[in-house]
Amino acid sequence: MALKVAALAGGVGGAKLADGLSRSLPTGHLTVIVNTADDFEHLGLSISPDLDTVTYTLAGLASPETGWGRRDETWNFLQALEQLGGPVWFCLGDRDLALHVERTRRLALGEPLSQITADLAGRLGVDQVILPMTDDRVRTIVDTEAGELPFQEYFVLHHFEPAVCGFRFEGSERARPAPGVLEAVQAADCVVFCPSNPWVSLDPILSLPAIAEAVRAKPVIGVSPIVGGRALRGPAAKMFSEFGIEPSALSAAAHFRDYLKVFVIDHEDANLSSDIGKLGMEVFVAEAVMITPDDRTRLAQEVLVLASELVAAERAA
Ligand code: FO1
Repeated sequence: MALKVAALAGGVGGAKLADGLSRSLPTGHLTVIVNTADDFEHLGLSISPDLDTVTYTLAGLASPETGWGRRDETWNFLQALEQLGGPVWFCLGDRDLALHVERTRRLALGEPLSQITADLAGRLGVDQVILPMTDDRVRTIVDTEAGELPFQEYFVLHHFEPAVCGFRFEGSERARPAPGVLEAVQAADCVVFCPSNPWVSLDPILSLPAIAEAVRAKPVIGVSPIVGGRALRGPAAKMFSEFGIEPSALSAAAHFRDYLKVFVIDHEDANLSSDIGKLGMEVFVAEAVMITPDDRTRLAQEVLVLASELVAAERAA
């Protein structure tokens, strides 16, 4: 009997493992719970970058160059906007734009984000469940040496250059998990933390107290987003350094030590196994860098073998 898995994911790195899990599990056995604290309003549109990255990736439509946005994209809208003097720091492709326009239209009619996401993902050919962490408004505010910045301004406009002093997930105390989130975690045999940024992709999801509590009750397997002291993508390693923590798979494991039963690290970090084990979790060494689609499936299948073993051990205990 195939396992049921709830995976927590942010953007590009997390979406890759979620894609591998999606290909390796029967339909209906995977729920991907996605960070929405990166969401923002831009040009009058409601933009949900991580939800869209996961949706496009699972639909096989993601841009292979960037990991976000759509493959075979054209940029007529952005070029026309630039000519008119509009803001072009956030790149919206023509096809991608349709998704933001349609989501914005339906949100304005009062439809919840979770329902819109499920419908649009289905229309794009995704056969697993993708859920926003919440239908309520949560926003990551990055406290930097240059002052507070909304997440996308920090990340895209300022190329995550300003040194970070802290984060706030505005609205998370009052936000309710989206319909289906707690049910998916409770029904799961195992929760997987995809290799997403711990600080700004997974922490916002876990900042909803009800989600954190549900996840704590489950066996959790994490995959390191840090390999050889470098982030697989984005500013995760830089953030660890700016908080005075050595960026490493060990630090990533320590960040989630309250949750993790098993942590998957790359061969390059095998020398950290014993120190990670001392944090009270099992360590598994794998090829954790996903370059090709086959890499995603291979890593996902290794995670699922670990999950089966973990579930069997918990049942036997
Ligand atoms: N990331 C960038 O670095 N530059 C962009 O112009 C950009 C546009 C963009 C458009 C749609 C979308 O869904 C994602 C987009 N991203 C872009 C990615 C995204 O902002 C970040 O990678 C995530 O928020 C971090 O997980």
